[in-house]
Amino acid sequence: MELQPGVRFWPGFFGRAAQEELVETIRAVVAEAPLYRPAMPRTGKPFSVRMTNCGSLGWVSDRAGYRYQRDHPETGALWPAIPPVLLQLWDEVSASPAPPEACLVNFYDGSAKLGLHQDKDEADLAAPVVSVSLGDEALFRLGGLERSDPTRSFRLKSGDVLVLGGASRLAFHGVDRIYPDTSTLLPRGGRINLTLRRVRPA
Ligand code: MD5
Ligand code: FE
Repeated sequence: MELQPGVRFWPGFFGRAAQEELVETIRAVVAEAPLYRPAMPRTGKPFSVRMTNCGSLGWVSDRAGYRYQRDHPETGALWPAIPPVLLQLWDEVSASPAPPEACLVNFYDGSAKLGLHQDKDEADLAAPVVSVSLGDEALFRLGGLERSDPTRSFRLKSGDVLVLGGASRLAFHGVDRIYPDTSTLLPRGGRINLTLRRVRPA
């Protein structure tokens, strides 16, 4: 369904078995590229969300700013490859001829949140951002192209896929809260969000 121009939402895109396979796939990524806690530009204030990446480029944040880079900021290793199941998802839903270069992995514990922001560190804004939610439910807020535009809130559940492109590629959005114990997918609870992104013009 189209929530607003350029925003397509597939509740329950992945069933339970596919979600479990995705979790195993992400476990392998995290084993190679550990979750770390990014810091805000300038202030160095730590994010409540922990992050890692797979792909040829990964999104990072530290005092120097936001950017995409080839290596993990703490281990210095190249990011692991994007797993085939996620490349296949991109082919199915993105309508983009070029593959994603980055998959940002966000991990939320029960008290983590992500303030209202735009995803604009990508030089290629023609391609959409494809998001997969796993684990506990989140209260997601979606606005318009100006920070002051009205926003709508809805819950993202485990297995949901959201595609943000077109007129909404630069829409403000954020995660206001996690609802602990709303999923049994992750044995220790929490929420994983995967975002597949095209970074450089194809
Ligand atoms: C999350 N992640 O649930 C959120 C939502 C991020 C991020 O926002 O930057 O890692 S992913 C949904 C999303 C991505 C890009 C654009 C828009 C929504 N949008 O325009 O609404 O961890
Ligand atoms: Fe975002």
